[in-house]
Amino acid sequence: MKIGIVCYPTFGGSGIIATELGMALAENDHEVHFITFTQPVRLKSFNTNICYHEVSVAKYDLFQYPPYEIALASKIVDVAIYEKLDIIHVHYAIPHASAAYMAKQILENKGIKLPIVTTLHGTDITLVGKDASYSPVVEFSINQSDGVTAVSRSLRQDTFKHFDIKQDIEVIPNFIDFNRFKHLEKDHFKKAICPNGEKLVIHVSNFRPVKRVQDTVHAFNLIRQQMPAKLLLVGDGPDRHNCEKLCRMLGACDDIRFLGKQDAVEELLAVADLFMLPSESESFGLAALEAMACGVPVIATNAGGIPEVIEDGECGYLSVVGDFVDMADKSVKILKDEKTLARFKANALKQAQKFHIQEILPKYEEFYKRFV
Ligand code: GMT
Repeated sequence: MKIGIVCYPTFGGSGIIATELGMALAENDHEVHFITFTQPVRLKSFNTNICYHEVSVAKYDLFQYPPYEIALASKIVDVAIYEKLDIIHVHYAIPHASAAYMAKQILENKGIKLPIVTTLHGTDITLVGKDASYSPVVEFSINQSDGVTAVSRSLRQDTFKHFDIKQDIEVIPNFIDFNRFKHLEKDHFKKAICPNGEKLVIHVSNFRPVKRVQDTVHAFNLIRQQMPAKLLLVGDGPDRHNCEKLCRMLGACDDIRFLGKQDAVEELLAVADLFMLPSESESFGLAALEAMACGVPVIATNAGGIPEVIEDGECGYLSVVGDFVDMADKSVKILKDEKTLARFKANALKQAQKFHIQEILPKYEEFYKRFV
């Protein structure tokens, strides 16, 4: 099949999933055309079945807001015609689903059929999508897509709750590429961060308020009062400054390191003992799955789709949103002795294997076939 993929190419789970999916489809002999405003971060190696088409937005003094959606629709039309696409798969509804709809209408006028598959990722529904400034267009473009998928049952339910959806939504969970995310022996690295054998807690996110990163800092502060431990905070975003201030206020700076945005997250996960995800809302929690694939147990909230990914009491624990005392207690329960920690680590890996890319890829291929 000739498949067009539209996504956010920079940091963010939806772009990562779209890129990894495209690369896996290309390995399976499909021809994949990425249509994005910059090269997707995880699209590193050359593959003869992959082509990248950059969307450029012409600037003009009159435009206070350059019309990206129109430029994207125009690029989809161009790629669909000249590369003879069989299908277009857009990740994250805003504005990709409506741009694809516009492109589809233009193509139809030229006698060309282009089925649209839209994958909903989370905040395009639960946070931004339901905002009145976007919701009529989001609802319309979901209904106009030929096929719609959601990354968890919880997100599917939220979509039906917030919008008047006229068609079914298929749940196809996110996945993990075990070639990249696996346990690596990085003892020297661990020694540099934890010189006295401290346990290493890690959090990776875009530091948006929905991630509640301050709860990680609060929980870690309680953990370090009960056992020797260090915390790595990976990523950047609006809440980073507040977290830095909180660390200073708690006098915990010696045990906490802010690493900013990192490409090789798997190398950091390889030395971690525990991942913390205190999100207020999370459709899936790809970052937690990446940790589990590296054999790292997770302490998370029971928000959204997280319970579909993490088995409470097996490969980690779930707490109520905001209850960082409970998160700290449960962290200590896992970290307190080597035997318990080893059991949780093994379970984390076992649970992650349920989301192996080779299990999920055929689900997307089957889904495309319904519309081509
Ligand atoms: O979490 C974000 O702000 C990024 C966002 C995205 O679209 O990239 O993440 C969402 O999609 C990921 C991939 O499907 C999911 O793993 C995340 O849970 C989801 N984030 C939220 O629902 C807050």
